[in-house]
Amino acid sequence: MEQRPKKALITGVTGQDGSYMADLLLSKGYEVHGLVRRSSTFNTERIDHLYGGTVQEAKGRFFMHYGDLTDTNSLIQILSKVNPDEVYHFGAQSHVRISFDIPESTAQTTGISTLKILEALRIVNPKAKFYQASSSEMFGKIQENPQTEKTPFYPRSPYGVSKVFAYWMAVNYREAYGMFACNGILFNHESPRRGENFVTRKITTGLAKILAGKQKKIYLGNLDAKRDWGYAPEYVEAAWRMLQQERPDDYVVATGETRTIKEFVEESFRFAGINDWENYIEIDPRYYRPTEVDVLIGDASKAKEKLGWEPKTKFKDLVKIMVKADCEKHGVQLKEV
Ligand code: NAP
Ligand code: G4F
Repeated sequence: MEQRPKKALITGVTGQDGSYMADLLLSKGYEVHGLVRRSSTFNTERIDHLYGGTVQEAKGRFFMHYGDLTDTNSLIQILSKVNPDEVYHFGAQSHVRISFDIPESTAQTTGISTLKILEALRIVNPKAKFYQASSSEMFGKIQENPQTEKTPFYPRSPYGVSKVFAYWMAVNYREAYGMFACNGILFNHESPRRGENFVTRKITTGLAKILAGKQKKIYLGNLDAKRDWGYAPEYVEAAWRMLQQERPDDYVVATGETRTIKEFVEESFRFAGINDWENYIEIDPRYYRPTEVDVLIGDASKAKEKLGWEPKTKFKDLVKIMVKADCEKHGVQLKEV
């Protein structure tokens, strides 16, 4: 008998990770369903290649459903209708600084939504495997270096606190009801699909616009914070591997290398052949956070051992990929340096 393809539901499918996960699952033969929220402008740029049909193989295997993470009924309806084998919960208000401006709605979208989905799954589809997009922001004011699955959490923002709530909900549903729920504790991961108001993409887009003569300066906040930056398509592969294991568990996904924001700026400008980057950067205190996460660096040994996962793209290559993509987008020809 012919086996039906596996079915996956992705929340946040219009975002960076959700869109890469859709690409990955479709390439593996899945039927993919994405939850999309209503927006006054088009919000499907990252998945248009799937829905619009430029990826032929996606035809007949990619479906979008209107819903909202704050709307319990829409979640129950979609989960009942799709009856997925795997749920990848990437949807969230994912911007840390903005979470200080909208703490309550961040808690709803980033924290409570996990509970809503787990509870709906418990009732309608308890056998489905569930992936929670947990974050290194949960380590916040770090308690040890590097951070592992055993490092205590100390979140420093409404976003981080919401992610801690969601993390424990996933663990609790696993232990209380035997559900297959995993936490991927992902450190920062970037790509040409990264939102333009996160620092890496803000730098590479700003640089491309400067080179194209469309912008004079880039306005940034704290340049001294350190982040462990990896490449997003590799990180969704780790998330997929978590749900293919025999038992559910939690895993850190990171590169083990940490760099300052200043280093990201320097490397981007250096790659574009500009050495006096200081002339193009202005500090704007609006981008400071009331409480900052000063440094993050992850130890992904468990993911390597159990999932056979390792990061491939190094810091300099990540910068290169992003600068090149943004220059192409803004019609800038780069001289290789
Ligand atoms: P992203 O690009 O900001 O994507 C967030 C997604 O959530 C978008 O599709 C967004 O829809 C959707 N969304 C937001 N509010 C919603 C609502 N009320 N109802 C339905 N959908 C809603 O984030 P990302 O970088 O891909 O990250 C994916 C997940 O991993 C997030 O949960 C994030 O917190 C977590 N995470 C990210 C990183 C990282 O470095 N990227 C690291 C650790 C954890 P619109 O497109 O309509 O806005
Ligand atoms: O790029 P960011 O906004 O990312 P942040 O705060 O580390 O959060 C990202 O990674 C988390 C994983 O650790 C995810 F959970 C979360 O969803 C998100 O994807 O800021 C990185 C650093 C911060 O220290 C910030 O203060 O860059 C600093 N920064 C300096 N100037 C800036 C700016 N950040 C932003 N967004 N914009 C600036 O102008």
